[in-house]
Amino acid sequence: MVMTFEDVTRYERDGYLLVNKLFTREEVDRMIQEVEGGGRVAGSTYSNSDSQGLKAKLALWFELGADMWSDVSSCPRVVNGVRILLGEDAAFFHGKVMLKEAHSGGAWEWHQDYGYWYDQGFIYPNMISVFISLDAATRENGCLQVLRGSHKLGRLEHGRVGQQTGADTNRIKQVEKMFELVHCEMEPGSALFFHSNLLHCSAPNLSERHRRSFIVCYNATGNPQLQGDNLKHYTSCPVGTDDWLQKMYK
Ligand SMILES: O=C(O)CCC(=O)C(=O)O
Repeated sequence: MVMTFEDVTRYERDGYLLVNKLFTREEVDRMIQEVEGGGRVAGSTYSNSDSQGLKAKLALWFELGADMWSDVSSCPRVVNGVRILLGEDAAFFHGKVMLKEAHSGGAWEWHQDYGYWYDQGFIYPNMISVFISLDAATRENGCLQVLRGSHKLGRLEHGRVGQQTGADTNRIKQVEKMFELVHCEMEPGSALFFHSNLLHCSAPNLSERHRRSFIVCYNATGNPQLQGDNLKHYTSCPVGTDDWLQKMYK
């Protein structure tokens, strides 16, 4: 995938870029098989309650390994897109499968990812998440919602909202009036690249249909992380192959 000048301009203006069908149906089917088959997802699933007490379930990891999730995280379609949007080389930060299941999937409160990551010591907000839809994501099943252009606000204060960390609710009430609310409805295999200061949330999933996604987060290699008195420097994400499905799993 090649990002055009227009894509980069749009990302810088809106704080996100939707790329339709970045992954094929066959690739998505393989990812869903992996979610349902256990493996890394089953071994690392936990949940956070939203403000209504519904469970927002996810499986999270910080290392690339010898598995399919790592092949997807390092495929050039994704990593090169991220590098272009960051304007720098990219390091893998973490991957997570969001299990927003039918009838039960909890909401995510308004937040910026950098609201969390600043507290984890990252010096700059030059970080990106790539949200890959595994199921169709619609208003009914709790698609991601963003405030278009809100990455330009810089980092807001975050605190406890339910069991989650969310952006200051008073400030959200005001800034919601200033930015366009976009429901990011997505087909399976489409990907949303978004800036770590973009305000986003999602509603619970009380529908009949799952809304699962794989989110991979990257850090600019020039963005160290404060750990105690030291700075941790991240190295480049390996770049694998776009042909991962044919090469590895056929
Ligand atoms: O999966 C969702 O609906 C929200 C995920 C999210 O906000 C995040 O990972 O930062």
